[in-house]
Amino acid sequence: MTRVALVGYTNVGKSTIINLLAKAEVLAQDMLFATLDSTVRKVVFPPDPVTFEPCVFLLSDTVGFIRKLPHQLVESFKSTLDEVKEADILLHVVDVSHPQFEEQMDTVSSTLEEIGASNKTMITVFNKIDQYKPMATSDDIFEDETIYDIPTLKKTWMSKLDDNIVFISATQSDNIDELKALIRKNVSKGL
Ligand SMILES: Nc1nc2c(ncn2[C@@H]2O[C@H](COP(=O)(O)OP(=O)(O)OP(=O)(O)O)[C@@H](O)[C@H]2O)c(=O)[nH]1
Ligand SMILES: [Mg+2]
Repeated sequence: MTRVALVGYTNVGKSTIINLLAKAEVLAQDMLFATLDSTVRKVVFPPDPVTFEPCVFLLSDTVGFIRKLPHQLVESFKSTLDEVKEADILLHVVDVSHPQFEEQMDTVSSTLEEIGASNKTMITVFNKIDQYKPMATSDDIFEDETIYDIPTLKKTWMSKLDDNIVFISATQSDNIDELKALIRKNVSKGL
C-alpha cells in the first residue's frame, strides 16, 4: 500500500490535515487499524467518478521539524524519521502565513537531505492561506512597490516547483478537493 507522510516545520498544520483527510474517509471498521501506530491512518477516498479507480493509502503524521530539537523530542523524532524514510510520497506542509516560511522550508529540505529522503515524490502544501497577509516590498532602485499577494507569490521561485503544489486552509477547508485530487493523482501513479 502506498505510504504518504506529512512532513513540515512545527505548527504548520500537519495534524489538522491528517484529521481532515482521515476523519470523513477513514475506513473505521478496518482491522488493519489496530496494528498500526497511532500516528498512522489508513485513508480511503471514494472511487474516481470517471475511472472508478479507488484510492487507498497510509497517511502518517510526524513530529515537526525544527532547527534545534529539544532533548525530550529526540525519541519521537527517530520514529518520525522512520515514517519519512519508508514513505513513497511526502506531503510537505508549509505555513505560508509565517514571516519565515521560506527559511522553515529550507530547514525541512536539509533535514530530508540528511536522512536521504530528498528524492521522494513531494507535494508541497501551502497552508493557512486564510491568515496570509500580503507583504509589500519596495524595490531599492525604482522604488516601485510589489504587493506579494498569493497570485504574485505563485509567480516567484514557486513557479519553478513542479505542479505538485497546492494552496489551502485546513481550518477553513479551502481547496481541500484540490489537495485530495493531487494526492489521488500521485497515489495512483505509484500503483
Ligand atoms: N488560521 C489557520 N490556522 C491553522 C490552519 N491549519 C492549522 N492551523 C492552526 O495551527 C496550529 C497548529 O496546527 P497543528 O495541526 O497542530 O500543526 P502541526 O504541524 O501538527 O504542529 P506540530 O505537531 O507541533 O509540529 C493549530 O492551532 C491549528 O488550529 C489554517 O489553515 N489556518
Ligand atoms: Mg502535529
